[in-house]
Amino acid sequence: MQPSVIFDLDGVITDTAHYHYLAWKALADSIGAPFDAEANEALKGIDRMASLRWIAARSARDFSEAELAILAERKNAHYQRLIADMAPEDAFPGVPELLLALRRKGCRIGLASVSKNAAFVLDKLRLTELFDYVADAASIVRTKPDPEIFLTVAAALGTPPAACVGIEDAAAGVEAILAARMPAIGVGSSEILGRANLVVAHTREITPEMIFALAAS
Ligand code: B16
Ligand code: MG
Repeated sequence: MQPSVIFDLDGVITDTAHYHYLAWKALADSIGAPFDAEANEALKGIDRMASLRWIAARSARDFSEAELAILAERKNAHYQRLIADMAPEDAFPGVPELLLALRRKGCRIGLASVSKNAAFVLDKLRLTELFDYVADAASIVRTKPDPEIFLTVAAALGTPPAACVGIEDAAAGVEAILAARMPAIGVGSSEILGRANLVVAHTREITPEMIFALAAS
């Protein structure tokens, strides 16, 4: 049985992690909450409301649930303006080629993004057809580092977790993959993603052979 491969979206398939950062930074500035690249790193892979609560807790003000809902909507509207004009060339280099190579070798491919905008972004990149299953972020109860989203995608692909390989750019995402008892490939810095079984600097460095070796180990 070929392994199934479960990709994160933001920061693995395309650079939307940067757009999330810009939108969170503007929101944090507007409520006087400190926010920098290090804070952003802690929020990668964390869903919208949990991220907002993390930022709001660092503001001097208290916010009601109704105010938090308005702030979340404001951040999302900003993020959606930033991704509105995304196009196929915004996929990271090598991503379509890797997806096609994996499909040719008989792997099933899933997407495990907690972003409610994930399907829109995949569509803009014209990559939707290359995925056998895309997690519905709205139906995921527990955000990464909980393994729920990776286990949900593995079940939908009909693959036991041990025969899946997960690919993530966030520390919380790597923890979610490991908690699902799958081998993890980290994309980014090994200082941040050191718990992954393998770390590469860029998605384009990943080959089907690396994935098969990890699945067999
Ligand atoms: P949305 P991933 C996550 O996506 C992002 O890493 C995180 O920064 C973002 O806040 C979260 O999705 C929610 O996104 O507001 O669009 O629903 O990394 O799991 O692909
Ligand atoms: Mg990510």
